[in-house]
Amino acid sequence: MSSYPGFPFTSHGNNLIGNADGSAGFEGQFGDQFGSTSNPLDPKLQTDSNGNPLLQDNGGPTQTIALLPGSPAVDAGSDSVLSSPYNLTTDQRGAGFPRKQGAHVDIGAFEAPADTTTPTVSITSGPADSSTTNSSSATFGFTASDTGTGVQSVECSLDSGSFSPCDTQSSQSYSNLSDGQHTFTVRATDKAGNQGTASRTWTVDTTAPGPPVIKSPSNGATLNSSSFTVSGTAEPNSSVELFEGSSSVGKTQADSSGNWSISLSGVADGSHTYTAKATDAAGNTSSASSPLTLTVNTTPVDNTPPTVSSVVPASGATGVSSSTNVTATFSEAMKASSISRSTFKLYRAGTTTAVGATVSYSSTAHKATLNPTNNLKARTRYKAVVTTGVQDVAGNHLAQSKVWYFTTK
Ligand SMILES: [Ca+2]
Ligand SMILES: [Ca+2]
Ligand SMILES: [Ca+2]
Ligand SMILES: [Ca+2]
Repeated sequence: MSSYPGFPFTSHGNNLIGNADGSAGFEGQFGDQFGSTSNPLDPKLQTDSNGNPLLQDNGGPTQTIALLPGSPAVDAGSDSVLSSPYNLTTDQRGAGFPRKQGAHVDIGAFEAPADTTTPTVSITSGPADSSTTNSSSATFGFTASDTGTGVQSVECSLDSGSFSPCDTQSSQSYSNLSDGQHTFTVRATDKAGNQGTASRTWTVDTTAPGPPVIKSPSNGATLNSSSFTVSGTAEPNSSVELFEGSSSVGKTQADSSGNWSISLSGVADGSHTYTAKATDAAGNTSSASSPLTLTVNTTPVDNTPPTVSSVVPASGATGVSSSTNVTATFSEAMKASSISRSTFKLYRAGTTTAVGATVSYSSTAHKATLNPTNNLKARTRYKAVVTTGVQDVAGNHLAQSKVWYFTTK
């Protein structure tokens, strides 16, 4: 400062004035910074316990007042002092204390150490890294701090786009995001130009999978076991859930080819209808698959033909009473309707006309009885025939006709 006609002093620039209200002559000159009564400028000087600037030994032969990080004096001086005619190489403390540290010379006798630390940036909320969501909106919260000169600006970028100021110093929201992968980056820059970043990459998926396809068992199948496996295809890696009506009966994950299977056990005899739904990693659920209807019948299947286990009169018998009935006893229960005059017959040997008779069947004894209408002729040979028309309860026919002879007395 120096005297100036009409004013008490004028500026040579590079002053910090906490409150310039009511003064004149230096405001706005050559790098001056000044505050006001309502908005005083904090020079951020090292202070003593009373808050007064602290002149102390900060190194070198001369006591100085240290600048604190973020002081407006930092890098706010004129680099012209580095060259002729001043040629300053150190601050007022002398050797070991360069005049310029950081971007520019500081205002004052004390050159603050350069800020070489990058700001620390942390994303504290929002979609997690590598996560998948079915929301097309995202809001990230973050913090930024800096040791040294302090945070100058916080900027945000989506999907490698250019950085621009974030919504606030601690949050950023996006909406109408397209399906696919996105990357959010927040970048903090300190007053020395150091930059720190933090990023999150996540995937937006708002598209539901197509419904699964049930491939096995085939629709309409009858199963003879209460345990069986339902299998099919779905969107690869989706979660597949099988329902009977609205009740879940099993859940699994489709493999990377989309194949899945769910084993059921303890299924009651009767008709059952199943549908499957697929849910993707983002939580989108498909519509239901086409239904699978099947029947469970655990009653053992009879594939064995019946046999005639005994006959009366016995084969080759002689001296048989002419009032005899003829019976055939079967190895198992028979279908009563299959036992009649057309499947159980008696002939006089050598004739082809069956004798008149009634035929009945006892389901408890598994026995067919042929009762001739009239007494048989004496001393006559008869042929009895049970044809392959007779069937067991399951419908299996006698494998071959049973034929035997007897002779009356
Ligand atoms: Ca500096
Ligand atoms: Ca820093
Ligand atoms: Ca999807
Ligand atoms: Ca049988």
